[in-house]
Amino acid sequence: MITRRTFLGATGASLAVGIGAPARAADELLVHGGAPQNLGTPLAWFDRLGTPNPVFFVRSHFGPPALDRGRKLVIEGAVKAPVTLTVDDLKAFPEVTVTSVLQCAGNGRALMAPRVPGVQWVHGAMGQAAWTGVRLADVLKKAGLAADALHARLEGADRAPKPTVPAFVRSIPIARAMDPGTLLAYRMNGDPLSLAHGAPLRLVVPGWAGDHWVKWLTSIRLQKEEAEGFYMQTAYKFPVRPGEPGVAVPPEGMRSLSTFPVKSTIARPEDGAKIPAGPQEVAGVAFSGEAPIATVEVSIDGGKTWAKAALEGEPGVGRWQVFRHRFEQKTPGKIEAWVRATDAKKNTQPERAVWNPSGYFWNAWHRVTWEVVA
Ligand SMILES: Nc1nc2c(c(=O)[nH]1)N[C@H]1C(S)=C(S)[C@@H](COP(=O)(O)O)O[C@H]1N2
Ligand SMILES: [Mo]
Repeated sequence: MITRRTFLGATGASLAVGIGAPARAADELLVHGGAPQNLGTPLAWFDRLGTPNPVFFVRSHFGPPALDRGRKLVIEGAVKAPVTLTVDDLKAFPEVTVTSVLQCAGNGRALMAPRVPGVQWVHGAMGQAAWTGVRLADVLKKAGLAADALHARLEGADRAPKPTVPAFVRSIPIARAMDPGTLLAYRMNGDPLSLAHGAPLRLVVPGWAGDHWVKWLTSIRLQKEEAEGFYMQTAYKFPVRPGEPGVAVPPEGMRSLSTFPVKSTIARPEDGAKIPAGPQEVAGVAFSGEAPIATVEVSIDGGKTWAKAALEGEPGVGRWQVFRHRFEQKTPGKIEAWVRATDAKKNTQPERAVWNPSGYFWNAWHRVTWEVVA
């Protein structure tokens, strides 16, 4: 029997980004199906800048391969000289730490109307961590890019349960591979990366959906074309233009996923909470894969008026900030709070999410109701 705890590996004290010691046991993670185990982070944890490793969501298509901290990563294809590296070999490159949101494209899928098949994530397929590793650009420069190195094809050591199931292979365009934020990461919140999160090496692609953050990396192949196969050519597509909810979209009306849209999530109060009359606080996180957050607004009167919330943490593309809105409520009764964020490129959240057949990128205004009691 593998318990959740041994599966994740022992985690020491979490450093950086204001995480604080995990206050609760990892056993509280929300289980979304059995094999592989997909685990969501409870909403209440989204009241802080960093998500502790023991409660960080886990998602994989086939489950992890065996742990091999000495596993080799090969940089191959359209390069001047292929390079084979282990985590130890990466010490030759400058070490960098980037604080960034990891969010599954399917986060919020359960909230799509009409419903769509897939892991029924509600809010918990996201988290923010301090990722430490080396810039992929530095490693690619060492290999030397050939002229037709236009895409980086990414492959991990995990294998599908049956040979008829396609391997999880993704690619990112060369500009994103060379972006200084894109990392080969071996630490998460200061601890060695756990097996669940991709040990020994995973990709970190700030601002881009989780499917690009390939875990257990074994090969990065530079090539002229996007990666072949199901997970690049068929899956992870989003409608170019919003369509009718519930209506299928033809392949030519779809584009590959990249950055996730602006979003905000209320951690507190919990839906259905009873809170004594007096000071009230709505708190949560807001982020965008396109630009830093500019404003977060909260309405407690059904959208008639919106108040600007206070923001904590450093703004950044693909980085979340904590928002807080405080007000007094002297009389008992129900309160419904709505939240919406706007980023520095003026992208703002829609009242209703764009329905799409795979249920990606749900980012409607989050609403929470609680009761103020005497
Ligand atoms: N090798 C490999 N990498 C993978 C996956 C996978 O199935 N295999 N799943 C991806 C998806 S869809 C997501 S959302 C993230 C989840 O990362 P986490 O488990 O560290 O939260 O890993 C990505 N990397
Ligand atoms: Mo995902």
